[in-house]
Amino acid sequence: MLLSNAFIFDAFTSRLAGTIASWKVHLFAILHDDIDLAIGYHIMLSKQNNPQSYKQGILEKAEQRGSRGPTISGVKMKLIIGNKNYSSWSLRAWLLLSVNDIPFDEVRVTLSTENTRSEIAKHTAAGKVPVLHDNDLVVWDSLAICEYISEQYLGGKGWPADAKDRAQARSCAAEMHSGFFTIREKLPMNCRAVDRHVPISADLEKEISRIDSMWTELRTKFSASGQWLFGEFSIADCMFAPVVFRFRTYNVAVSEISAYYMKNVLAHPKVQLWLDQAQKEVETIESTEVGM
Ligand SMILES: N[C@@H](CCC(=O)N[C@@H](CS)C(=O)NCC(=O)O)C(=O)O
Repeated sequence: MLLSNAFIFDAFTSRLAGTIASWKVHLFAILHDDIDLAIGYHIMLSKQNNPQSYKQGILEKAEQRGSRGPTISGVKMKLIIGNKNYSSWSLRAWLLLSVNDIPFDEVRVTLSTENTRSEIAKHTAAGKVPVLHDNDLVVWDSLAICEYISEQYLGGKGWPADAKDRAQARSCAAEMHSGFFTIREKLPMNCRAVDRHVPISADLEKEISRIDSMWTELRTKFSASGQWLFGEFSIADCMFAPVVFRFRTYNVAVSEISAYYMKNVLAHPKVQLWLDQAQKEVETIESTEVGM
């Protein structure tokens, strides 16, 4: 047993903040030498937080150690993604985890090769990335992964706290997830490319203008509470981050307010990290290299 008697004593003498079930989990962790779980839980109990936030305790612990430790199951989550330069769907899930400093390992599958399908099949039957493995759980589809992370690791903070704002944020995310097909087709994400120009058809213009007015409206409404679409960072920002890259690559003209939003997104250290890693990739997918 790795934990000291002092720690067990301390755990027992912590104020009775949790429920009996909470204590059972804490003792289970101690008995199974799951130090991260035990310490995370200890933080929760001693802070008298609600039981939901014990995972937060683990994150705090990982943060204190300055390292990316295991998650609540004791096994680090695994996110399977595509090429950083091209995989817009992968960026969404990766960004939510990264901005929130949630520990995870990354597995990159190169897209558009003869092995892509079989490589992805090793991780999901859905045949697409991103995919998240949390111990024995497999979650696929970028939005479903974001929802899972928000629920299990962020105490719901992936979405705005206010119910009306949350409904609006979910509407924006869903609109992005299920639409904007012309933008997807004509302005493929290609992070490292800049100063590309493509013909702007009426359909493309319509979709660009819809996103521009959505961003402008939201940033005007939430300007006092932060730099993101709904003030604080949310899943809505993850869903639109690939669009920020697309607009940057193809020099899409947007309102001053939208341009400022894009600048802030692009300046975030985790977005910069993604871009840096995308720039270091050597593969090129010819069909996605559009524009002059
Ligand atoms: N709706 C899915 C779409 C995922 C998707 O289309 N992923 C692409 C990469 S960006 C993929 O896996 N393509 C591999 C293939 O089609 O072989 C999501 O949100 O995750």
